[in-house]
Amino acid sequence: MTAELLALDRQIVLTERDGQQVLWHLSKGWEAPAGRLVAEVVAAFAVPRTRTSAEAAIAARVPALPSTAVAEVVDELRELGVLAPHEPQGIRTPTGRGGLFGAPVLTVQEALAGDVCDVAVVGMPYDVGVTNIGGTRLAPEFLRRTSGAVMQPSASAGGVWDPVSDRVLLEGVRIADLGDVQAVVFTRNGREVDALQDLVAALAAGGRLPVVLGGDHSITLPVVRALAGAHPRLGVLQIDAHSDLPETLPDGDWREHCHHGNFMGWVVFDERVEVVVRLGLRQLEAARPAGHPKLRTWPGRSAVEAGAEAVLADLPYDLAWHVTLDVDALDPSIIRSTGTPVAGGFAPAELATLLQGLCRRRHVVGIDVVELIPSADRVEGNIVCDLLARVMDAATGARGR
Ligand SMILES: [Mn+2]
Repeated sequence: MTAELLALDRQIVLTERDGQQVLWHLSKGWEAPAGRLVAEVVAAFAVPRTRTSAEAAIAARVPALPSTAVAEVVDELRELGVLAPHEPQGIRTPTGRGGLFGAPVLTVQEALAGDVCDVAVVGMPYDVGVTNIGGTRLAPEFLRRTSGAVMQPSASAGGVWDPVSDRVLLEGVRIADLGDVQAVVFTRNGREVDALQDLVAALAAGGRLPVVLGGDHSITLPVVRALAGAHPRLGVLQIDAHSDLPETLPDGDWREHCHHGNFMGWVVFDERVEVVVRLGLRQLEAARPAGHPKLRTWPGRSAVEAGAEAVLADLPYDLAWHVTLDVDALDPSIIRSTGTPVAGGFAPAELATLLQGLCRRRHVVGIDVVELIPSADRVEGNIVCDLLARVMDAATGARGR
């Protein structure tokens, strides 16, 4: 099962004793010498990743190592318990209600093994992709904490009745929360970003709808790459005050250059992405940017004014769609706590109506929500969670009903 995520036992570290590399178990105290090969494998699994991804990373670092030797060491370390299937830490909320919208917290293995969930929530507490202020790393936990006030679908039947539409939202849709991609210290465009990509790829391959809680907006790049691997004809629906495009395209090595203000350059230039539809763009720019044939743009509030029916004409129905929701698309009088607010955005209810109209009519295969910086005020969490619940309902319409 190549999609399985493996990780180094959290109690084991790779360190040096008298010039020798050793594995050291923090609580049990044992030490074992580690040769070059073992050290490479252990380092590769310091963040959860698939065997295929680790083997490719090692091959890129040390081309001389035969892949069969690497595979043997992975097997041995797995047998010894040094490497184990990745179990994200359970999410504990102050109310003890579990994950997003009170969803059960499952391990990745549990979520993928049986027919137990339709939607898989993943947190990416990552904000080293910002160009200004941090804080979006705290959003996954904040959204989980504030989501309970919006909706607590019952575990048995699922769904909540919506007085606005007189419908049961998310009826029969089983949501699971897999916790967060974790790292002691996140590095920009580092291995944790690969881990997110691997995880989303595994969920997409398993037919689950991934809902990723960012994080800054650069986390959308690995999400799109994972979805593009599973769905050869992908469209991206970007709801954002900014284009997040670099001035010139493409912009060199993504690991070195990619951040939350330019990641869309790599999305647009990914040949597996056919169309990128942008709603809400209104950031003033030094000059009119060069266009690109993939881009279709509804700037400012024009998409709301035109309505879903008109916007749908720009979303080819035969593509699989990823919906990336930057909360700065909402007006800054409503969402104040985001890195780069711009006046003139959407109101929550009108954006919800628009996105419901779009997502119900298209095949949505991924959702992410990014750029929220938690503040002491829970209101912004409630607003974003309400919008997310309605988008998730629209996206899962075909599954649940
Ligand atoms: Mn953005």
